[in-house]
Amino acid sequence: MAAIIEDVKARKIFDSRGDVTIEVEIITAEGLGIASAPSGASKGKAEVVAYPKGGVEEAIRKVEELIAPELIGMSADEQEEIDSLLHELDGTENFMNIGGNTAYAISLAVADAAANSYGMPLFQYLGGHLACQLPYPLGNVLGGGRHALGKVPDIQEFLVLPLGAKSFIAAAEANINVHRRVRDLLVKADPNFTGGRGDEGAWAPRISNEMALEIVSRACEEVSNEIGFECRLGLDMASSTLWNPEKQRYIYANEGVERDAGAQIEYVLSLIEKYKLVYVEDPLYEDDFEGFHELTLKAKGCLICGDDLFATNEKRLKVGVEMKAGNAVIIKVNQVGTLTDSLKTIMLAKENNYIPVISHRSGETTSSHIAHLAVGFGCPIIKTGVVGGERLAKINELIYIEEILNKRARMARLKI
Ligand code: 2PG
Ligand code: MG
Repeated sequence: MAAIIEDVKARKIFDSRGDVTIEVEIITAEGLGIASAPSGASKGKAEVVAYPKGGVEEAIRKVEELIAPELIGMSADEQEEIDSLLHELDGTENFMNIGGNTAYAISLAVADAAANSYGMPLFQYLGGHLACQLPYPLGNVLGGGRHALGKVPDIQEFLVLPLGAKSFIAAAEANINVHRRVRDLLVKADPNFTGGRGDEGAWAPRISNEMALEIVSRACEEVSNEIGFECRLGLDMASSTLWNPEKQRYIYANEGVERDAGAQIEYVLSLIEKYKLVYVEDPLYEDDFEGFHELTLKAKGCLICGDDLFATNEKRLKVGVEMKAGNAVIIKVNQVGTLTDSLKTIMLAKENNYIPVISHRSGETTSSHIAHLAVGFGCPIIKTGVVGGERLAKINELIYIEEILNKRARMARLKI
């Protein structure tokens, strides 16, 4: 009885870009759950629709008039039933009627409320006693693309993965050290650098992709030598934002370079080799399963991760598995709407040796749920920013989870 839903509230709040978003509160007999939705700037075509026509206000109206009356009286631990009810009430393939972000906030607030009603941390409610592995933080230290303005690198994110870290807190600190070192190297390389940062807290300098790679790889090397374990470099190329379907080419506008599909694959392979990349996300545009297959086959010792390609969607990941396209998958719950849908994709990934990478979005709230999802659902990597309050909300929550787990805490097993 503790988790019986007694009330549901929805309100408009603001995200890290100052855009409006939805927050949902689920009140049970003995607990409370709150969740708010993030938003993307480089969204995939296959993602669900974030809001109904009429935006956040209309979403709130739908929660109050359509969804809340159905949820009241149900138990918050009926996650699957509630998630399928959300699909039913929406009645479309892509949450067009109630909004994917509405579904997201309800689905997570429900899980949060159930955990709270039973007096358990969310990760433990989701994953049970065996959920004791901490993820490696994949942190964005330099960026451009859609996450910044001006003549920034065309590649969206230059990332660090502190592979040799023995604890989560050591891993988080390593990323912060690299972020800081990147700043020092940028100041040396460009005296006019003003310390500008993009949407996720990564430095956004006016330099070329190549120069950015040189600087981040040097920062990783220097910090690795100082701290005694390896920090490796990764990229999110967000290639759907570079792809021009008319020209059938990737346009690196700031760099003034164009590449066809073949040249793009060669380029990515050359970067993997030259910079010992350990991770490349969306190296090709969102429908190029073939290209992903070819690259996965040729790239050695590097995760080839699909974000826009899979859109956290089980059906799209199935196509990937069949075609052997990629070996890692980004999990952003609001790309599909509910926890149950995301868990299906995570399970399919694990069964087929794809690494599930739980991820923030470029527009975030201070919600820390993805930290709990990483541990509860056993995702060995969490992609979130290195600095900035809304990014540290996730990092600091993982430090707290590591402390609660105490002697049982382990870093995830990650073979690349
Ligand atoms: C990405 C994300 C987060 P957005 O492309 O992986 O880094 O960006 O939320 O804008 O889709
Ligand atoms: Mg991405």
